[in-house]
Amino acid sequence: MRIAEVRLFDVRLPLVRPFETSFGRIDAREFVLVAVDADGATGWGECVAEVDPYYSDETTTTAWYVLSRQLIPAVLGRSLGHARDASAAWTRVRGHRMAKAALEMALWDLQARLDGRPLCELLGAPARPVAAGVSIGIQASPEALVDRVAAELADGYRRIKIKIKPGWDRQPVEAIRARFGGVPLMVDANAAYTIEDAPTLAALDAFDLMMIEQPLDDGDLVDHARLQASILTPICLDESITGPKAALDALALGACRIINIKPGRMGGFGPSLAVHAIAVARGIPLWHGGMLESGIGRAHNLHLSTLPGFTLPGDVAASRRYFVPDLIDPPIEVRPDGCIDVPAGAGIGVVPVASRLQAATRRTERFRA
Ligand code: OSB
Ligand code: MG
Repeated sequence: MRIAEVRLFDVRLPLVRPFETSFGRIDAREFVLVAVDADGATGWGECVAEVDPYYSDETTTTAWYVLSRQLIPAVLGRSLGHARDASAAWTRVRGHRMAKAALEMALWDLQARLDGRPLCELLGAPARPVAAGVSIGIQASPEALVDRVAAELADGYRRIKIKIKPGWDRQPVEAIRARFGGVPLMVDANAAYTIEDAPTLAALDAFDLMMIEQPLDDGDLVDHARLQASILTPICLDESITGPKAALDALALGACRIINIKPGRMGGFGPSLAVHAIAVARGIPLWHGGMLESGIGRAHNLHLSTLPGFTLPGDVAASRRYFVPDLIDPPIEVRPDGCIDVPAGAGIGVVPVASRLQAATRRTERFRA
């Protein structure tokens, strides 16, 4: 495919309800959307970088900069044999994995559309329903949290993840166990603790959690290994797993027993497939994470989630938990059995509704070969 044109969109979508984690609270999702044209087709990609560098060091602004100055010029006007070859064009660019992923994933969508096949088949698996869980932000009170969990379970979701931070950990977990018994439950700290907090985290062993996600800093693989050796609950790493090398190091150290894959965090589908292969070879359970994506990023995530290594429910919930309306129509919906169907058709199977994208876009930039 010969890359003829790339467009960037600076998009803002209000969230249905605010989302609060250990690093902050947001009322709207602001993100960069990428469209790539080649050979008469268009591929779409969504950059998961946020406005503030709290989850990772990238931001919407750094992603726009690196896309426009380095990544897009590296592929514009060039002929690529396959989407998987794109990353070779930007090996000089250090880091900026979310920016790379947005363009790389748009190219995978484009490749699949040109091939006339669903993206999941290109990634290596036939379409299958994907088991979905929900990620529930920090709430004002345990009572408010319990109400939220009840609503999510009523919608069919198969596992509950709650965000925790120092001072909001044991109490919310206790409240959920008291009201919902043995519901599949896990917690995500987004790196809010240090190894000094090991006793607090060990106390969560009493609640039969599926896992504790990213308790410590993203660079703290050694401390994660120490922590894992001292608690029973499996540690799952999110922020720390920046690609296959980090996954190998984490597993060699015993820093985690479960891995969360987010293609945006790792630089795209190429490194995601590599981490998937590592995990499958070692019998490490995987699940697909989420970054409050619109329907475009959500569709990418669902396609990747069909791979056989994704054995645990993912943060791949329905559009209406996030945006009403979503950029796509029809929206992503959850079935009563808590699974989500992968959008059918070529590529990711969905495109933005032009009028909705236009209304949500604050700025665009066009690059032509
Ligand atoms: O750590 O998984 C995370 C959202 C934004 C940034 C980081 C994370 C999250 C979520 C929400 O947990 C997952 C989702 O529902 O998309
Ligand atoms: Mg996480």
